[in-house]
Amino acid sequence: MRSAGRAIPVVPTAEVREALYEGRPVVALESNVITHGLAHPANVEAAHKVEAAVRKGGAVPATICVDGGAIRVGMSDAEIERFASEPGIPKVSSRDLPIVLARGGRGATTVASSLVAAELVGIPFFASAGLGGVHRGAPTTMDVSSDLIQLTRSKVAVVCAGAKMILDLKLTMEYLETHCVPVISTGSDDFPAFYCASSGVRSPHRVDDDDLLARIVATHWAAGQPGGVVITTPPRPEDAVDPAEAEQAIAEALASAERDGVRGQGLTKYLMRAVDRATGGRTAKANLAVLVSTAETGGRLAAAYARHRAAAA
Ligand code: PSU
Ligand code: MN
Repeated sequence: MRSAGRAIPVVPTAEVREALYEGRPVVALESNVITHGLAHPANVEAAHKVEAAVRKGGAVPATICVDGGAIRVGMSDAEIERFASEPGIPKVSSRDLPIVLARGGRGATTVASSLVAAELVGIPFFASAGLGGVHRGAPTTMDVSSDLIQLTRSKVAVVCAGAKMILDLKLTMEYLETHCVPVISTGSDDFPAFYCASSGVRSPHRVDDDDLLARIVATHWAAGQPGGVVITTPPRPEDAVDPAEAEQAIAEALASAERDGVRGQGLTKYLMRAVDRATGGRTAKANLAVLVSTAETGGRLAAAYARHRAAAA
């Protein structure tokens, strides 16, 4: 599919195209978590469980990647297996998209580039366990994830379990606040920290009613705002990691990243792997559970939004 006036090849699967055409709910998903977030074969299992969770929530999953110089919206089982097992598939954020597409290449999409793709095909909801954010030390390194900047540009609601404590969550919240991105939490008063129910930062708004959340998203766009909305859902209590344990592992991971001179684009993956090792796989297990529970909430909220749109039409 080439959208009018744009030379961007975007190829949704038949299932995604039909769902969008019929106004049924679809949830966009990133593929960077498959290639860089988790190790093989846990990543294949995670990708399938996440898609199943979106369906359980009541929506069609659309995992996004770049392959053969086209944005693929919806990945086949074979494509997921290939992305999960082949080494060297690059992480593609929104800034990298034009290079990879024009070269006919492939890559795994981050939150940022998945939002670009979702908006191009008209998917208003996206789910990911963790958002990229303002990195610790950002006041000197200026390392702020493009996920945040893209959120100010793409009209896509992002459902997530907050962001990981490897980031500076207070500064991440400040960034979203300054850039007019509504942040709303469901099921908790606090902005969650991915593995932990609370980041220690109170969320600006709490809404536990799906239909109200759907109306809030619709109202944001009806008011002419160009960007997205962040909706957080905390990890289930049985999946959460003790904050002190997570913080200890993160402190060690940050120190070893400093020693190894890791910074920039490879930092997120390095820190996540180091934290998983330091907790004996406890955080990796929590990661999978949080991916699944977030995806289910994303499916449920996308369904509420589709109902709202149908009622308003
Ligand atoms: N945060 C997580 N898990 C992840 C990522 C972030 O808790 O897997 C990945 C996502 O793909 C996100 C990307 O979009 O890292 C952000 O990377 P960076 O900070 O380099 O923008
Ligand atoms: Mn960065």
